[in-house]
Amino acid sequence: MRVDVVTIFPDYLAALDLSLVGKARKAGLLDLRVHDLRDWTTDRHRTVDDTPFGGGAGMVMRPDVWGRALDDVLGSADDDAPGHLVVPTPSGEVFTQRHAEALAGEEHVVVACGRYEGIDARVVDRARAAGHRVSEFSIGDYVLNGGEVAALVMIEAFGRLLPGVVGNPHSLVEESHGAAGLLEYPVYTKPPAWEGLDVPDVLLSGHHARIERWRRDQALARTAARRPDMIAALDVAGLDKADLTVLAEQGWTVDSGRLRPVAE
Ligand code: JD8
Repeated sequence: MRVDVVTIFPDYLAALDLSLVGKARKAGLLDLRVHDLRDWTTDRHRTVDDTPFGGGAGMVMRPDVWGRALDDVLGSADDDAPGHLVVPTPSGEVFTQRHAEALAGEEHVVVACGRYEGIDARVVDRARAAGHRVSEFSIGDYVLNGGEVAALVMIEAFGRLLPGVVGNPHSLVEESHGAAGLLEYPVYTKPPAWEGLDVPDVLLSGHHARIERWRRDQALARTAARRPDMIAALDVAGLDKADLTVLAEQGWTVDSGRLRPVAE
């Protein structure tokens, strides 16, 4: 998979030299290229921004500079592997594990990192008009100063799903936001007793069926407490009697095939 990142702060992406993504790059599983947007400026001040039409605070990133950069990096839409343009923006669709799974299936992703008040809107319009798939994503309901941190988040999220990146692909299955649609259960390791706090006995029992049931109960209870929206989205057909018992204890009931909070 090829990933290009265009930014005025290339050093921000240095974190992707580390850890699993770093290893994936060295192993050739991920061809990640970071570009400085200023390489596509034409003036001696390497200007990338200008004042906003319609007035207002701050500066806007120029379309002409971004246009030249994306023409070079994104390539043309009728290439054999046309790039999928990803633009981090606080006004984007909220990025989820589903989006990460979809992007992990791409051959070529280009991430355009904005700064200032954002990128002139015609840059995305022109890429779409040229036939490129364009996704504008937000990583959450808070405001950052630019797109680089979001780029790090998204590239790690889909990069770790590439075959061979995560050592034991099985560990991808049981994760939060995975296929089960639940948050993860709590995890423990040695020592069995620490600061007067003991590891739950069931985990020391070696009784795999009981351990699996305990972990499922914990994941259900945790999800009900922290993410009721995820419980409401669960497919009832995928729940067994024990699941429904735990959810009932957490205030949920099945009503016309859907999970609903028991009316107060
Ligand atoms: C891209 C410029 C800063 C945003 C004026 C502060 C994503 N979840 C998210 N929060 N913020 C961003 C984000 C912020 C960005 C850019 C993404 C480019 N800014 C701007 C508008 C208000 N400044 C983000 N993904």
